[in-house]
Amino acid sequence: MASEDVVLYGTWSSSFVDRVKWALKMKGVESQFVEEDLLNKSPMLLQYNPVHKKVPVLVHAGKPIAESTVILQYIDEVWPQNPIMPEDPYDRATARFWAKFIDEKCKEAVWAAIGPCTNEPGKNVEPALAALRVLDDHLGGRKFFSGDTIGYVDLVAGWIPRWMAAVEEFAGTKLLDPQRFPSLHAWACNFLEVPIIKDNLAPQDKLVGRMKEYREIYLAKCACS
Ligand SMILES: N[C@@H](CCC(=O)N[C@@H](CS)C(=O)NCC(=O)O)C(=O)O
Repeated sequence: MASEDVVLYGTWSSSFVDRVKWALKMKGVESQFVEEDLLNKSPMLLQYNPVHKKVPVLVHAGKPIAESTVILQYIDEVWPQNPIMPEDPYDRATARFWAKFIDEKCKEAVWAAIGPCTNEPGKNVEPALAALRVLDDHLGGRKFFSGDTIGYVDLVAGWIPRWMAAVEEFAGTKLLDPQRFPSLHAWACNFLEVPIIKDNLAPQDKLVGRMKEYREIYLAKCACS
């Protein structure tokens, strides 16, 4: 597959974009990356994702696909080598359930607790700790959510080791404590050791800088409203 047939519109700091990048690497699919400025979105991004106007968008042979979890499933269907989804329909449904939990409930709770758009970072951590507890129990000491190798749930959960560490540093509040969440912490270490993940991560200090930029944008918006 020539790289001009597969184009990923994204931004370097987005965990939604990372999961798509990692999936393409897992499959060995060559792609072109178009860096978007989310404060000044390109006409191409607006044309390809007119509903949400967000990244990532994957354009394959001229056809756009939006929403990161939809893109992951598309990639797995088009390039079946190194499967991302489980084979069994029940296991697939279960993987989608956990991915949704991680992407919605868990991420929203963490963002509300320590994200840059929170009025008092570090104050309201209980919902985030409760969501992480559910994940820790669900993992129960397994190497990866998907078994011995990474799969759909691991890719979706990839923001936990990377992005959350940067937000923790930014907010000065640790949530993913190894004593409190031994399984989840061990999973995060295993995940970051996988070569395609390790070799495709934004540096932590750059991510912390991005959090500070988001904070400034948020505070400026609050001051206007
Ligand atoms: N549900 C979407 C979320 C994507 C998303 O929130 N992307 C952010 C970047 S991390 C974005 O494009 N934000 C631009 C905006 O909200 O205007 C997905 O899974 O792809």
